[in-house]
Amino acid sequence: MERLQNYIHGRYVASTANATFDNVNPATGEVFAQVEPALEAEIDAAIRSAEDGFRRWSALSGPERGRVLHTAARLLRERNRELARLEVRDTGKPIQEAEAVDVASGADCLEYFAGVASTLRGEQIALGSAFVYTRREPLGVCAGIGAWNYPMQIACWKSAPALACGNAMVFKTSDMTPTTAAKLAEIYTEAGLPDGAFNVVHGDGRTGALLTGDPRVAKVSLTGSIGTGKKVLAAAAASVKRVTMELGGKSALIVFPDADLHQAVSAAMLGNFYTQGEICTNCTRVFVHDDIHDRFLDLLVQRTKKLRVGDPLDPETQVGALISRAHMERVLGYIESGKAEGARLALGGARADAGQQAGGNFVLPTIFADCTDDMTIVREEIFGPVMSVLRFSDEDEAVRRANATRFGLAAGLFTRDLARAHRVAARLEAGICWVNTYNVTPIEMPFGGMKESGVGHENGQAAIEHYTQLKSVYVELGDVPCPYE
Ligand code: TXE
Repeated sequence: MERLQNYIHGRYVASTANATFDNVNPATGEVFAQVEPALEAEIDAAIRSAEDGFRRWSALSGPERGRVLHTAARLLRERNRELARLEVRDTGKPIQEAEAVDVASGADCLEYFAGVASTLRGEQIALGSAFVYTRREPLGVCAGIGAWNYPMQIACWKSAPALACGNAMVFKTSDMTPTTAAKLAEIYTEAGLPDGAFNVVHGDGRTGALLTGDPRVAKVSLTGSIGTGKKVLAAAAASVKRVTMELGGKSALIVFPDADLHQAVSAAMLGNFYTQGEICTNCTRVFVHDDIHDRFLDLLVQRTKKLRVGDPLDPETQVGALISRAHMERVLGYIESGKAEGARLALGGARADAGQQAGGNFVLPTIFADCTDDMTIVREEIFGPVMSVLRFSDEDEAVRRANATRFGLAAGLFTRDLARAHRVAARLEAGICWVNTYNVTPIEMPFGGMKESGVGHENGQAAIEHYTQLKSVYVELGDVPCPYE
């Protein structure tokens, strides 16, 4: 049985906790590792380690920091296959996805912020008798708190901008997917990152709360649910921490009559069944214009029927296992509510018999039609392979209904009419809007939600704002303008 420890000051350390927790393979139900949680002693050690790492790491120049991040990105890419398999065992997602996206996206992020590290700058303000300029300075010790759907990617999306800007980080893994963030820590150490600049701790919300409540932590970056986001915001208030949060979503995809149907169906499938539907930006509410609704639904059902559900280590598998038995039951519960509330089940709607994977958490890709806005499956985030298809008759109606939610993470639309595309994108209340595609997230593009879906952004130049603080310096070149004798 493997044993996973916390990674503090450049090495694995034993926890003082006298208990461990299970790491379970979602595809088989097998417990394959025991994980040592970080309690008060470990969190204190991790923060002290980060304070020490910060002193040394922030003393380096931007180009010096950039070189370490570039090396780490190369090492990540070299270990892609190994790390992708570890990600599959933790998350249950198909190996074809993990090899194509998870580690690669993380490496892209490290490379992008390696370049950013040497571009941090302030400005000089011409003010006559004074020399005034601004400086961008690091915040100090930052806490990253990860969700379980993209463990390596999330660890990279949080650590790379933090480190590029000269900060140190204590990163808490989701208790359901602890493996790969520690591998990232190993890679940072191998790349030359000073000990303490990036630490990895394991545990559940209690461990997370120890970080968000500690006054030595200057900033928290959370990826998780809206409920947790509200707890983190409250905890951060006590010491006025900076907070950025990537939270849940219930995003809309609007398919106009002039859309390319095949492309729109591709987007709807990617935005509901990729990673078994466990992606926060997913377009789980698909609004289809009356004129094309039946043709769209027929094509969608035809193509979704072909999706291969099963062993995530099989390169042919396209839909893997949900993260846990409890989460699978939760998703199946939503499916039953859709049936009970009158939605028409067009496909799926049950647990998948994945043969030899009987102990796994497999749910069939599910499509509900004739949905109405008041249905539970249309209002609430399911975080599984469940799509709700709704009809609309005109643009204003579609925009109004798409916006009628407390969420505001993402949105999508399909049309060949450029004026309509930009007009509707401007009206949708979402932090990200995809036009004629979906769920494409280049590191150069800021990623973040509106309304209750989040605070701030990850990636792009926007991330620099969240990992630096601005100082104005005013140098008087003349006399002090003093009215006193
Ligand atoms: O979230 P949880 P999960 C959202 C997704 C779904 C949820 C599923 O929409 O709602 O996350 O992920 C820690 N103080 N996103 O179940 O339970 C917890 O240990 C400090 C959106 O992981 O909220 C875990 O590490 N930390 C996202 C993390 O918070 C606390 C993409 C999230 O846990 C805590 C992926 C506390 N009081 C999932 N309580 C996006 N927007 O990109 C829990 N945690």
